[in-house]
Amino acid sequence: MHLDSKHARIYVAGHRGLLGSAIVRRFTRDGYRNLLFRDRCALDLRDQAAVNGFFAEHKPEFVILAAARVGGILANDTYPADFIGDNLAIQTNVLSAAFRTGVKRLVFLGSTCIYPREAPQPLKESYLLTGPLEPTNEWYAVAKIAGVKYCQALRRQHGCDFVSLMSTNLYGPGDNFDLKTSHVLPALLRKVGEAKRTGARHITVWGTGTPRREFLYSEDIADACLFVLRQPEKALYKAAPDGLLNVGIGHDVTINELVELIQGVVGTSCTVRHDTTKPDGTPRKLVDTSRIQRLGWKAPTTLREGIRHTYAWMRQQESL
Ligand code: GFB
Repeated sequence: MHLDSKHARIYVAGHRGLLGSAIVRRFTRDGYRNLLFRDRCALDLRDQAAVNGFFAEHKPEFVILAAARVGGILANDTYPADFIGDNLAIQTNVLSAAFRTGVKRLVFLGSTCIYPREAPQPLKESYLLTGPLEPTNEWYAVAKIAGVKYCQALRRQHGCDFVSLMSTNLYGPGDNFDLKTSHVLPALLRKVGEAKRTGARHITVWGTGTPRREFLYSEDIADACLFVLRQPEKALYKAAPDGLLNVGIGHDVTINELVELIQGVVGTSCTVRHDTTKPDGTPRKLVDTSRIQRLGWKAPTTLREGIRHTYAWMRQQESL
């Protein structure tokens, strides 16, 4: 059942993260006053009893499941048990509690790394489970695939209106800028920003710089979540019969091109040294967004604009 009231009780799981915080800002701006969220210390989503208790007490009508253990290529590769274990626990607990308490619609957030490493580009939703995964993030991907399948199974067996959005690499205000665990865009923004400040002549970029990535601004995926929650059921499942929708900006860049773009925004120029002891990961993961476009949604923010906003946010943080 779609979202049609500003008074609806909407639970945002993961409201402190890059995506969840953007969702809270977006929904608040749009006049949704009945948002529910809990800090991790108040509600550990890996704790099944606690999650069941929360849903029984607050009975959310709509849920956005943006809580997840996430990180960049090295974090994924270094902590496989955390990435598969925490994500399986979080999503299983939230999805089963949402089913049992009769949530009207749930949006489950995942990532385009669920698709096979060598799949044709752009990646269509139908390519799911047609080939082997990228090894650096297969643990996270397997957990997310299980989440997509659990949503599909709940819909098939119990008629739950649970839909999955698979987004490309996200970035934006509130991102993780830690150089060991972050994704590439915040890492490079920090490295280039620091080079400008200190006058350093070069920055180190992991891998060969040739992999291609598609980047989506966090405020745009928040906009897509609201858009999907508002879609009438008939239209939504006509566009996505399996309840799976890709969300992206529609074009990708190489890591080397991203460095150039960031240098342009920051206003500095330094040489690049490639650290090829670090992994490249998947060569490309551009998504086919025709399903969500057919419903009428398109990413509003260009990559350059998004980087500009994120850099402005980063400069306001004392620790960065
Ligand atoms: O964003 P990222 O960490 O993850 O890395 P993935 C993207 C590419 O940027 C890789 C290169 O080719 C990296 O080698 N890169 C260059 C860097 N310099 C850096 C740097 O300083 N830091 C980082 N982190 N990368 C993740 C998955 O894959 O994407 C997750 O591991 C998830 O599961 C997420 O799907 C969206 O795009 O390779």
